[in-house]
Amino acid sequence: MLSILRKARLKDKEMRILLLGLDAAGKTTICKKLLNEPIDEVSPTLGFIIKTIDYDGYKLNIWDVGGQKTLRTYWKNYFEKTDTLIWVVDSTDTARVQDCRDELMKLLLEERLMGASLLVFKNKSDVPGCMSEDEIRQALELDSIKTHRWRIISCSAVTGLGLKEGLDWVVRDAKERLFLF
Ligand SMILES: Nc1nc2c(ncn2[C@@H]2O[C@H](COP(=O)(O)OP(=O)(O)O)[C@@H](O)[C@H]2O)c(=O)[nH]1
Ligand SMILES: [Mg+2]
Repeated sequence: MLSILRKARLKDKEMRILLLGLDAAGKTTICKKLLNEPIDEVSPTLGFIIKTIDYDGYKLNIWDVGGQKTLRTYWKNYFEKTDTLIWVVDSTDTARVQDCRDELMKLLLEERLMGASLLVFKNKSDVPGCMSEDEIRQALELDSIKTHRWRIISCSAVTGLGLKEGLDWVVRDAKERLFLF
């Protein structure tokens, strides 16, 4: 039933995208950069913000949800009807990469996210010495994911690197799924 609804919405060229990740990964900055808003005044997100981006004829409704530990139990309230989960990773945060993997793996077990595709944004790639795409791929054990269509893309919310490529994948993946199920 859910997949029928999802498909109907994709035909309407409207998508629901859930932007999640640990706190300070760069979710809100990514949103702002995509909307050409100034990125110098980002404060931690309490609750959530919905931003709509028109991209390639699609209306992308992006839900930016706070990632602090105390807020993570509320993530589940946003799962319903998600087309794509964008998991934002701070590639400079080696101390929490395990925590990051654990939270992602927990999400991928959620029944209400089963039909969603996964884009992993390796953010803060502008910072010298950050972890590489391969390192993140291994640390997060992405190759073990069989339940979701996924892709990892290096990006920087500060320079804008990779952000368009990410949205391209999100839309292309949605178009392909229309013909798959
Ligand atoms: N160098 C660098 N800093 C970033 C990048 N993205 C976010 N930041 C910084 O990381 C901090 C947390 O960003 P924020 O968007 O609030 O993270 P959120 O908690 O995931 O929404 C802020 O100080 C941002 O300026 C990036 O791509 N490169
Ligand atoms: Mg935020």
